[in-house]
Amino acid sequence: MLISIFLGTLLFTVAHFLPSYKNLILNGNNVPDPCCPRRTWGRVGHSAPNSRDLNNFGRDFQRNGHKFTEELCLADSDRDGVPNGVELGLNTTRHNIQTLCQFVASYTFNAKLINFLERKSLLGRPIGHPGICDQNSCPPNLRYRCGRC
Ligand SMILES: [Ca+2]
Repeated sequence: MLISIFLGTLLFTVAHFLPSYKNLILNGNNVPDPCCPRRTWGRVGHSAPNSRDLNNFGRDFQRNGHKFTEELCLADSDRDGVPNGVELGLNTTRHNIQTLCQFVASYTFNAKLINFLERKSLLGRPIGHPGICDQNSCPPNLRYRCGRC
């Protein structure tokens, strides 16, 4: 009995202090839920808001050492034809996506960088989900099927 309580407490403590990866992803706290328009997707790298399974963006993020690199920014993890950086809100009206991704990846990812990007109108709200194929350009076999909202 005591061992169960100890292990339960230890598990809760470890889970509570696991890093929140969404703070390491551009607009990671604002990624829309493609099925429920007013909601955000709680775990961007996961195949469902409360799932432990990774989606393609989560697998790419993991392969990149949990860093939002230029390569990850330029990649199209969900294969909908839209680069991750664009889905996550980078504004390509003045600079191309390669320049923006290179710029973002060259700085330490923190609130100061995000504020700079927003102030310069280089970052807006996400337009889609980088790991869930939710754009009209999605091949039918990859399109995410929504459950209930
Ligand atoms: Ca995409």
